[in-house]
Amino acid sequence: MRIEAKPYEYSLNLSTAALLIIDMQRDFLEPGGFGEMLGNDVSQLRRTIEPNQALLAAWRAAGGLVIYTREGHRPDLTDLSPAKKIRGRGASCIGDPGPMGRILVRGEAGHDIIPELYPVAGEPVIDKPGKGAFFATDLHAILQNRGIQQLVVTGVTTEVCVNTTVREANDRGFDCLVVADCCGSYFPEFHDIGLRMIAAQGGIFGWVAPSAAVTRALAGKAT
Ligand code: TIU
Repeated sequence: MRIEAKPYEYSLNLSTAALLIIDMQRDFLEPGGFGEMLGNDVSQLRRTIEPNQALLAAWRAAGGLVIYTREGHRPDLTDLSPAKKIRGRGASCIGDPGPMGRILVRGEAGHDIIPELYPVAGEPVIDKPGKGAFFATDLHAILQNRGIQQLVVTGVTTEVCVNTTVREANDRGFDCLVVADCCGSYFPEFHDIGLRMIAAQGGIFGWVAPSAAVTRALAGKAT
């Protein structure tokens, strides 16, 4: 499948590709969650929900593999580095009680994926302690075991967990297509620049395309 993208067309082979949906978690996206508690405008992230739903439906209908990630830590916080815990000097930090349970702790309500994009049986969920999805996870093994070579990447936030994961994936030999309107940042300018950083210099970290280009290709229409 040919997908019109930047910096040039992306050739998608669905049988060796996965849709990787990064950190679409309640604490980052929902009003009243940790993200909003920090003063962020969650509407900047919530605008990605509908395009992700449409892409996910098309991807599932085409029979593609879907993999999700969640950022968070063990309840005993043994996988939380002191550096990450104290970063930001906030009144509340990871592991403390938050509006939707303990902040970024696995098993808490706020840590889970938003209901609009909830995984179905058979779709792997990767729990990651860092920003990148490869660090201290079994994502690489799962991708290799499934014969995956291409990642179509969506989620939040564009400049943090999406960018970090795409850079990690690129260095591991995966071709990443980042879906522009399915990614979001609390800072619109970081979103724009984050996408430009990926596709610049001939696609230094990957490709960028709108979801409509991907769903058109999945529907069998040339883009
Ligand atoms: N998932 C992800 O991007 N985690 C963050 O902490 N992002 C911020 O932008 N803070």
